[in-house]
Amino acid sequence: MGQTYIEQRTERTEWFLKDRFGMFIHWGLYAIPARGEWVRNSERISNEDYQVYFDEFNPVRYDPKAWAKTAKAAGMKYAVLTAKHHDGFCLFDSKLTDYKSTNTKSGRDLVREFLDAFREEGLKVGLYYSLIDWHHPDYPAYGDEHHPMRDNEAYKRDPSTFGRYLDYMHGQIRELLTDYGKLDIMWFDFSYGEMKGETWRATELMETIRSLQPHIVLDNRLDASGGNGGSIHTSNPSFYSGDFASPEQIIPPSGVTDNEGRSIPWEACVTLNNNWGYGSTDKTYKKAGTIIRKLVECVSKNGNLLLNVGPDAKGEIPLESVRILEEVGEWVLRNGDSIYGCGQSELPKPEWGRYTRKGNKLYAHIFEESIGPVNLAGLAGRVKQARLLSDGSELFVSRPWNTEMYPNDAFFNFARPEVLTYPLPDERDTVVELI
Ligand code: H79
Repeated sequence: MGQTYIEQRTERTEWFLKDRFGMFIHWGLYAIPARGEWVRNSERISNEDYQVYFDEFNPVRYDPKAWAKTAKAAGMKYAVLTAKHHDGFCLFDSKLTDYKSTNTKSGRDLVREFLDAFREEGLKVGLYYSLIDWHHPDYPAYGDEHHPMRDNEAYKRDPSTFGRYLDYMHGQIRELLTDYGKLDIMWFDFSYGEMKGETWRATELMETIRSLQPHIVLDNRLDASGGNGGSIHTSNPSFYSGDFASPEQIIPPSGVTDNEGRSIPWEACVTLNNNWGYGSTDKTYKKAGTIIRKLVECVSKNGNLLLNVGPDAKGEIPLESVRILEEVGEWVLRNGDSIYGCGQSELPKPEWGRYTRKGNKLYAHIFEESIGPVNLAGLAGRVKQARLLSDGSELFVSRPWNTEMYPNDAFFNFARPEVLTYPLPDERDTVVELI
């Protein structure tokens, strides 16, 4: 008996859902203007004016081994690099274009070096590939709000030549899946308006992808919504609906479920400041504590977190980002058992924080300072032991003396029950393992 699409998806995404935490890397020519990866669009920059950046691109401090060490020390288990973003610049040695890193002063195949370095650190690897292309002459431009040349009549395209772009796009994806070894993730971005589904020749593309690398985990941005077959949100998804939903800059309030209420794989992609690509003046970095809570929130809703860094024009991850990731890593190193392989518990969100769960273990993530024993609403008689996850030390679970007031609840103390102080033992959020 053949497997259903959902059964195949469950198999393909098993490692992905266990790993939970990955690094997104947005890097390309736009690191030079350093005003984000949409700069060509938002400032309506022509091919000629953007060419300046191609001519000078030379990231002499690109050291993907250092990136991989940063990711690994942060507790990240996989990474996704922009092989091509919307500006069309390829970070790999494609035979189908001259617009690639190997033709810049740098002369390097940045994708290959990334893959080698991250694999070496034992991380899973993925590539982002933009469906949109602002450089290719056959990509529709005039009148498309997503294109930098949208106001320029000289960029009126003949719709009959769009197929040449699709041949190029399919060809490049084939190159990436053929010449670069085993890839774990392919991350397409994005569909809009009529530019979705079969407009990308999605069925044919999926047949190519699945025949070359059947195990690969795919996002949902070829967009099967309203196409033939269902989107990823239906209980009968189409062949090209993808393996996971990809909420951007948001964590869905109740996770992501299909129209029959079953959890479907999802991954929130989130920036560390307000830009995906490097922003030299953007200092709006989130705190490490915020990132830790958001990671916990994703896992508590059966989701992943793909956290972005935007390396600069020299090839370095901004120091601010590195520092945040180091802090996150210190926490994850001690508390990773409550993240990896974990998911949603059947309990409602507790008032003091969040629960994650793995088998018969419940992890209590305590975000709020406590003035007394921490309540375990509804868990009376169900918790055998409690341990501080970071150091394994014993905590005391008790039933309140007034069981009439709390008929269903248990409590735990950070100190012996007779000691009436209950400080949180750590500056960072405390995780308690309940068995
Ligand atoms: O690669 C990153 C982004 O560049 C890309 N997806 C992530 C992973 C992305 N950015 N925006 N979008 C996808 C959605 C498009 C939003 C738009 Fe707009 C609203 C395009 C036009 C109007 C934002 C605002 C961009 C230009 C103006």
